[in-house]
Amino acid sequence: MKPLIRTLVGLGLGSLSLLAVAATPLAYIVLPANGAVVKSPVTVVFGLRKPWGVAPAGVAMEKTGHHHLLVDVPLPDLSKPVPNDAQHLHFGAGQTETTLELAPGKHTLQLLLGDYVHLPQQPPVFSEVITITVE
Ligand SMILES: [Cu+2]
Repeated sequence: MKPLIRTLVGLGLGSLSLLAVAATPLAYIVLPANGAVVKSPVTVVFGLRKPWGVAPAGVAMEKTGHHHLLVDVPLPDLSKPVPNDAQHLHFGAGQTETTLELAPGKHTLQLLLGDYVHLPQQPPVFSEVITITVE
């Protein structure tokens, strides 16, 4: 019994759970699927894993934030508030889905959570980039 317990302690349950968190993005795009071929307007559904939850902009609560959808752009400077323009869409009312008008062709989408003043969390919470094709 004792050697087994030592092995488990040696592995460090803390680092195991950190690995699990790192491997699973806390934010994710539910729809459309990565690689999907879709028609405009495109409905995009946002997902967020526990312990994180959605709160409107202006509401300062731990482990909460609002979604930003990045359209055809890489992650912005994560030390600054998320830009506010046509490629950095804010969902400050706490929305968890939207409908986008997109031109035909390939587009990338990525979610980035921001806090009550639109700053990315530390460490940041963002989804994988998905690529879709609009017919
Ligand atoms: Cu924002």
